[in-house]
Amino acid sequence: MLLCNRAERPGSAWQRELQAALPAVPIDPWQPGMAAEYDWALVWNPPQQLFDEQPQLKVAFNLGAGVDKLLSLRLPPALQVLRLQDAGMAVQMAEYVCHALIDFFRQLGVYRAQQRQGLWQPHAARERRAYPVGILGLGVLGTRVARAVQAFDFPVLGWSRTPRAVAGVRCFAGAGELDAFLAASRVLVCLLPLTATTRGLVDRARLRCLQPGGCLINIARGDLVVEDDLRAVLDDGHLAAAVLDVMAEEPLPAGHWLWSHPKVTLTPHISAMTLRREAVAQIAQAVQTGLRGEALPGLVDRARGY
Ligand code: NDP
Ligand code: OXD
Repeated sequence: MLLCNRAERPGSAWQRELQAALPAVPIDPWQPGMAAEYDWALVWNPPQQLFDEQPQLKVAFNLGAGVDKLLSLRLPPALQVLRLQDAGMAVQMAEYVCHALIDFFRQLGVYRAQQRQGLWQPHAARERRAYPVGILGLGVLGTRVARAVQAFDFPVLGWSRTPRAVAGVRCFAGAGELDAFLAASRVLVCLLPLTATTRGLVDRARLRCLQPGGCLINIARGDLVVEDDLRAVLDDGHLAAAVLDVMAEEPLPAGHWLWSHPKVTLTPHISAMTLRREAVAQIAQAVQTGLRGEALPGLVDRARGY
């Protein structure tokens, strides 16, 4: 099994822990020019060269939930792509979204600014019912986030490609129901995969469909949002705030307008980190399932893009 996870070195913690979980399977850090004799590769943002040199690979296990970068490579036609499912990421997404939502709803940024001015000035309480939270993507992460937001009694809506039923969530599905979903939301959470269909989905017209004075929280992929359109709706006041963990270009270039916009809060793609212990357990389980000849968990539909 090949391991290609950023700057993987022989004897890394990943290699040691994987080897301990799968003692019968040799696990080698990928290097250019290795013999083409591996069945599985464990990868995060691998170079094209890996697949060019290892055309016999049967399975690529993505060490994250989103497979957009992996699927943009030229992959062996029959390669099965697996991805991490939750593996400790869902609860991280839930805490990130609840933090951003509550910070926005309770106007804590306003109070932080007031503190710096030495100003004791309470503001009127807001009506929770007036802040419905719409979640784009009701998959593994979106449904966990929905559950967490519900715990604070916000109305919760969700949008998916195919119809879903999630207890307590007003569910919408498909392109035909997107505008109605947006019109019923004031806070918008992006948890969609980046695919040919979802790229640029959150554009000016769709942001304008949201109820005014709301907040965009994007924790999925930067290219889901048209950043210049986001700037326009922040500047004209339709949107009050944006909390972004992901951007079209990462790392965000110096001087980019997002760094300094007063309504934008940024984090450097940390909303849900890959946790090694949980990931290793999920990989080991998938390998054992494969060895038993059973259907592999977390299989990505390559044509659909997620
Ligand atoms: P899932 O595949 O479990 O869920 C994806 C959801 O999006 C599903 O509900 C799916 O609909 C919906 N969807 C996909 N395409 C469309 C479409 N065209 N129209 C409407 N709905 C659509 O993914 P996860 O929840 O595991 O992860 C979501 C994304 O989060 C990842 O792809 C990744 O990009 C991002 N991510 C970001 C991280 C970060 O640190 N910033 C960390 C982890 C993930 P349906 O239910 O009908 O299939
Ligand atoms: C992921 C990510 O997709 O970390 O898992 O972005």
